[in-house]
Parts: sequence; C-alpha cells; structure tokens
Amino acid sequence: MKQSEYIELEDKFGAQNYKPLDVVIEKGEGVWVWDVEGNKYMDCLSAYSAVNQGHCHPRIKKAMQEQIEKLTLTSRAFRNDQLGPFYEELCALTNSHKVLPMNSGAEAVETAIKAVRKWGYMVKGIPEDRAEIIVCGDNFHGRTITIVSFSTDLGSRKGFGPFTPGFKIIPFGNAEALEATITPNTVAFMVEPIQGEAGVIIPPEGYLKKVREICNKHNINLILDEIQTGLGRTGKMLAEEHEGIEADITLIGKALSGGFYPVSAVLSNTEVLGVLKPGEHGSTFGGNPLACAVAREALKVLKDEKLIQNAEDMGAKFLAGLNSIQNGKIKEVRGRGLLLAVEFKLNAGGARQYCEKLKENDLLCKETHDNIIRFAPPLVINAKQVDWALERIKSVLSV
Ligand code: IF1
Repeated sequence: MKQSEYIELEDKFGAQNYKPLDVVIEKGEGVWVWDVEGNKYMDCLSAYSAVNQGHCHPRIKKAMQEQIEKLTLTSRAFRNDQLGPFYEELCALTNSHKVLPMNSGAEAVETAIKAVRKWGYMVKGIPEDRAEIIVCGDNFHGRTITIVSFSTDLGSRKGFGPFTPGFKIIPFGNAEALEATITPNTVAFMVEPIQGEAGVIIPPEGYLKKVREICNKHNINLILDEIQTGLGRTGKMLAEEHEGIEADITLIGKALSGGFYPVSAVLSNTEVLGVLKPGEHGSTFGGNPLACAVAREALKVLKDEKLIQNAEDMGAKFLAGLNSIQNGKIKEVRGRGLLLAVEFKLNAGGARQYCEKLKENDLLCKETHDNIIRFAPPLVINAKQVDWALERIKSVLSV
C-alpha cells in the first residue's frame, strides 16, 4: 500500500483528534525510523519522550519476548513474580519508598490526586470533600475529565465540562504565589519540573527548592509530574535532582517501558500511599508481569548504557548548536539535557512550516503551541548523529 492510502484509511475510519505529520512509519531502530516507502528519518520527538532508550531496543525487546512466553497478566487479585523485583529496582533507582503501578501517565496523575485527597482527610484532618490541590497555569498532566478540569489550555478543556472542583491555579515559576494560595485545606502542589507541552519552560533557578520548603512548612505534598522529564530526559534520572530536592510523590510513565508498552507509576517518599486500602484503587493491567518485565529491562538499559550522562552531554552539544543558528525570527532557544525547544517570534508564521521542511530533510519533530518546536531525540543519540541533526536544523531554520 502507498503512504497516501494509509493516510486515507486513517482519515476515513479514525477520529480526527490529531493532526499528525503525513509520514507513515513502519519500522524503528535507535534514533531512526523508516516510513512505508523506505525513507529513513531521525526521530527528534521520541514519542514525546517515551522512547528514551531508542526505538525497539534489542534488550527490552528480548525481555518482552521472554516474558510473553511465560505470563502476561494475572490481575492484582493474585501476585506475580515480576512485581516485587520491579518495585525494589525502581525504588533503588529513584530513591523512593513505595510504588503504585498504573498504565498511562494520566492514570498516574489521577492516582496521585486520589492519594493526596485521602491523605488530607485521614491524616491532615481536612473536612470531607474540601481538599484543595494547587497546580500551575499552562500545565499538561493528561486528558481525563479531572485533569482537564485544571488545564488552562482552551483546546484541552472547552466543551468537556462540567469539571471536577478542588483545584487552584497559580503561575508557573512563582513560589510566592504558591505560598499565598495555600489554605488549611490544601493537600498538595502538583507541578512539572519543566513544563513540556507549554514549550519546554524551565523555571527560575531555585524555584523547586523554594517550593519544597513551602510545602514542608505548610505540611502539603509536593507532587512532581516527571512523566516527561523523568528517566534521564533532562540529564538526571529525575529532573528534581537539578535542584537537589525530593518530591513526596513522583509520577513517571512514558520511558518507563522504553516505548514498548504503557507503564506508569506513582512513587512516594513518605507514607502518603499508605492511605489507600484494599479495594480503594487499582487497575486490571497495572503492575502486570509483562509491564514489569519490560520496565525492569528499560530501567537497566538507562543505567547500563549510561544514557542519563549521555543526555546531559549530547543535550549540551545540541543546545550549543541550536544557539548558533542565525535567524531573526527566533525568539529564544532553551533546553535541559535532551529536552530542547526553539521558540519563534509571533510574526514568524508558525513553527509547523519548519517541521514540514525538516521532515523533507529527513528529521521528524513536532511543533507545540504554534510557534515552538520541541527537539527530544532518543537518549541513545551520539555526537555524530547530533551533528547530523544540527546540520539539517541549521539549514532549515537559517532562512
Ligand atoms: C498526547 C503534550 C508531551 C505529560 C505529562 C502527564 C502526561 C503527559 C508531563 C499524560 C503526556 C503527552 C500526551 C500526548 C502528547 C504528549 C505531550 F504535548 F501533549 F504535552 F509529551 F509534551 N504528564 N504527554 O507530558 O500521560 O496519559 O499520555 O500517558 O497526544 O496527548 P499519558
């Protein structure tokens, strides 16, 4: 079948809730993907940071194949032999005490919301149904009704009400606003260490440290959504390490499986997850043996292949390259590790045109918020490949 025929089929039978670049991918390996006509591209999106370990990593593939031969799903009605070791290894790598496994990122966010609300009633003594959670403007935490209830993005929420109450929104990067918004009923502050969807927005230095102190002072949970920033993407295992802090609750997903399978987790450093008792929360697939086996290997790959250090090194090189581009239409270049962005001025005519041109030059990336391009290649990228990418980006963006 031709590429255009695949596109026709998608458009005819599929809901149109996406506007993808018209490239139909059939194969991937490391930083490279191939379309159905045999064209090869460098993937500079990594499925929104889910394939940090590179496409179809052979070790994760093998772990998945081996587990499929044995056992895929038991449900949590029974125990399985992958779950305990997965918990132990994940806790060691992320310096956590407890894990609650789920599938998608949004489910991890929902789980954290349930846990901190319950904690508020059971431990903090907040009157029933009065718990408040503070979040930031321009956040992205997923797409369920509750999560879009506290989105400030019109496209994410318009038409989906009525919404879930109990959330207050403050500007990102402003610790004073956090302190001013806390009430006796506040149970948590949830924030992305770097706002991904908003366009790779890096908060002022010291922000997370201040936020940590404020949360301690007022006895509220700090929830860091590291679903996009975690697992090496920013040059640290968790982005919180850039400021030497620890969240009470950390949410991870995406790269936890290296892109093979939806696996997410809620990690906690305190006893907050202890408020969830049998029957109060769960998921058919959460913590299944296949997910655990895949995630265990995906974590080992990050460590064994020193991908986190590589993200820092290659990220610095990538950022320097982007910074050297001469184009009056560029407003700002920013990045941490291999989570990078180029923001264009509002009169530049949008970022999509550049993504289309980069695609013609064999590099895949995606615009966010009309005028920003995010670059987030797999963390297995090497120096030669960064040069390859920069050459194309420079030639396309220098006009
Ligand atoms: C889509 C964005 C990225 C996330 C953070 C939770 C979730 C996400 C920080 C939910 C998901 C997605 C979902 C994807 C696009 C992608 C995205 F552009 F929309 F914002 F990565 F930047 N917290 N991010 O980034 O995780 O339930 O999807 O597993 O198309 O919606 P999920």
